Amino acid sequence: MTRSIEREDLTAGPPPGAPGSLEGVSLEEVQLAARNHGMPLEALRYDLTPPGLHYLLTHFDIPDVDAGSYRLEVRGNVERTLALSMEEIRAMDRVTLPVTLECAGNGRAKLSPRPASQPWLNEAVGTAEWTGTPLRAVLEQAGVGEGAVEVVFTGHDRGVQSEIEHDYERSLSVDVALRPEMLLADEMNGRPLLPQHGFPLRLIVPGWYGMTSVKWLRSVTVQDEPFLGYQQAVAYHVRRTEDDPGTPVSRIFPRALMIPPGIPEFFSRLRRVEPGRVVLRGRAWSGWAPIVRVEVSADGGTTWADATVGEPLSRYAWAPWEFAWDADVAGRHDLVPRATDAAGNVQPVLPPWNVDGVTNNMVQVVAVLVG
Ligand SMILES: Nc1nc2c(c(=O)[nH]1)N[C@H]1C(S)=C(S)[C@@H](COP(=O)(O)O)O[C@H]1N2
Ligand SMILES: [Mo]
Repeated sequence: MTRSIEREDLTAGPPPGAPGSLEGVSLEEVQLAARNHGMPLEALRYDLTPPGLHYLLTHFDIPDVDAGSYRLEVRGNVERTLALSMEEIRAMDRVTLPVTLECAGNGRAKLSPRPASQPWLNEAVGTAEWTGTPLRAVLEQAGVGEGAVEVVFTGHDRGVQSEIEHDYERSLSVDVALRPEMLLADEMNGRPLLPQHGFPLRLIVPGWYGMTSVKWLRSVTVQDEPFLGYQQAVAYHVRRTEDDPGTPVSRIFPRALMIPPGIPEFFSRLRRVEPGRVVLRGRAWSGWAPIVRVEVSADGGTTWADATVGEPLSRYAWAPWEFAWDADVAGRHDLVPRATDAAGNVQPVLPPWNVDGVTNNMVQVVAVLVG
């Protein structure tokens, strides 16, 4: 199921290529942006993002977790409470799955007015090969009790947001938690997790926005009631007004991004391209259904033509696409890719505005100067 019709009503804001918001960027936003870096878009060229180029989002501080004394607690409504060491976890079934992660706030900085939070443009994405134990194997070892409705994932990190002090925690319904693709990952691209990506163990929820993939996992708690923690019940909702309870964010809406062609101007990032045929390349993904179409406009979204879409490394990884563009006319051109998935979700040309600035999958606009 998709929410595309609901999302239409949320659409508001400037057309692609229009000048960005003129509101000032605060030092707090700069601080967040420096801590939580994005993936430079030229890294779209790799099937698997080298770990140092993968985007990063950490709400509080990166905790220092000792792998030797580490125990994953599995508790709540279970037949057996567990406290698993990394050795015990690594001795269970092992699975490797390429997964594209994207932050729900990707695109936030292009909203006007801009919600004050991590100011992502388009770059809060990356794809890694995650290796670990299926979550289901651990839940089956513990034995999910009758009447259980949700599974809560608690991180080792703690902080204050909206004046509420809390551990970073998110939940999934028991049905979703038992899906076979859910992973407790201890390796990223064949190496132990880096500290910033959740060492020694994190959850990976393929197809969902990144907030669900809890890093530095401390415990897994099976509950008989819905979890009402801050990051679940308050944050990560699509809300039209402050009072709107909104709808929770879950799966990733489609997005296509292009490797910016040619060479950049240092400050504006405006691209310079030699006249002639330019092969534009990029990636496209959706957490709802496979990508079935990528179109490219070379005139800021007025006319569109189909790109060629290749095979992704897995159902949960981005698909490559390419498009031959004849850059014959000197001057400025706004290049725009647009993705469609098999569930009928199409990227909007106008930004879907909401209070938290989440799920803005409006199209990317790459300004290029030919000649
Ligand atoms: N424990 C914990 N897990 C977390 C977060 C966090 O702040 N603490 N941030 C979440 C968010 S919002 C995102 S987008 C992803 C980012 O994963 P990455 O930093 O490995 O790219 O981690 C998620 N898991
Ligand atoms: Mo995020």
